[in-house]
Amino acid sequence: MLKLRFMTLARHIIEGEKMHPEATGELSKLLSDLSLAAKVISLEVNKAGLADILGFTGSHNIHGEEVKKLDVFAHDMMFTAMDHGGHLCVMASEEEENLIHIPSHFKLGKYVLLFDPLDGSSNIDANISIGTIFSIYKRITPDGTPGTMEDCLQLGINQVAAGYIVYGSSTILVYTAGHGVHGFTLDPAFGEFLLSHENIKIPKKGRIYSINEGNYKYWHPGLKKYIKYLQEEDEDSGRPYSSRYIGSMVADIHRNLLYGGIFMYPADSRNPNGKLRLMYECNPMSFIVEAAGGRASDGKQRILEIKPEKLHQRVPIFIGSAEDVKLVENFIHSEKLGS
Ligand code: AHM
Ligand code: MG
Repeated sequence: MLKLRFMTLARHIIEGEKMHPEATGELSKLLSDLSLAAKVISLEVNKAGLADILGFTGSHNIHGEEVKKLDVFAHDMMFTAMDHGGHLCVMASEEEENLIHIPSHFKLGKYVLLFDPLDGSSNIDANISIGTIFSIYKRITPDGTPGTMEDCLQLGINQVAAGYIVYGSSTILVYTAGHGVHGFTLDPAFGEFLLSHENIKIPKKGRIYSINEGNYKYWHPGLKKYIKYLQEEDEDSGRPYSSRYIGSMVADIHRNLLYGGIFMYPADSRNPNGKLRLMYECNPMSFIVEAAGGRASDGKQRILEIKPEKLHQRVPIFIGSAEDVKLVENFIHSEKLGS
């Protein structure tokens, strides 16, 4: 007989907490607030494209309300869902240049939230998967005071939880609080995230590489050799690899997390620090991939150990199956030694 098991995100978080008697429940409540923001953003993403049909032209909709770009909407929604819970002391968003302070009439908490409200937003109009990424730290400044830049610019290894939501053929939320990575699919009929991927482990080695190959001309010679190596035929090492690049980091990494493989956004001669942001994209995705048994580096060092210098800092990234990431590091390293 089919055994039905409804494990909602909320219940899963509570069960996880029971295993940590020292937990105060604050982190659980924070994650629940985040999942509410995710549901609202998901609903809005699903309506993208209806704007013109429903008369949402120009900057105002039929109700005379201002129509916001989806990434601005997602940013506002994250802020609105998270500012009053009493769990945060400060936030920072890829959409906002400076720190986002908690309004003074709300209680301050012990956590710090950094987020990319809608990653891959250039894909929205083509109905391609996009995502939200979040990263949570414990504050290091004294309780009861507004959070500061120091609270935000912590090493990635200090994250207490991180997650992402992919708005794709379905909406899925994946998170880790350091032990185990779990995925929950949103049931649109009754608006609950249900456990669909328990304890995700990334394969040690994959057969997929994801990179914007249009930038080949500008790459480091070691990286050029690595990609050529992946394209050669060799049955024993599972080559040639398949190339898959959506152009939405969250969706590319989500696929590789499930199937195995490597995602890269390298430095190149035009962009010496790559494109992706350490605090909003690389740290949270690295925390998740490492918790699933994978590896993430900038080609030289572990992403999670990079000392952040500013909020919107960019870093090169190689992330995914551990053996694949190690191999690209070797290619880059040996080419440097040889040159
Ligand atoms: P965004 O934060 O402006 O959306 O940019 C980040 C996105 C990633 O999701 C994706 O991996 C990358 O940009 C794609 O960049 P490119 O078009 O240069 O390949
Ligand atoms: Mg982004």
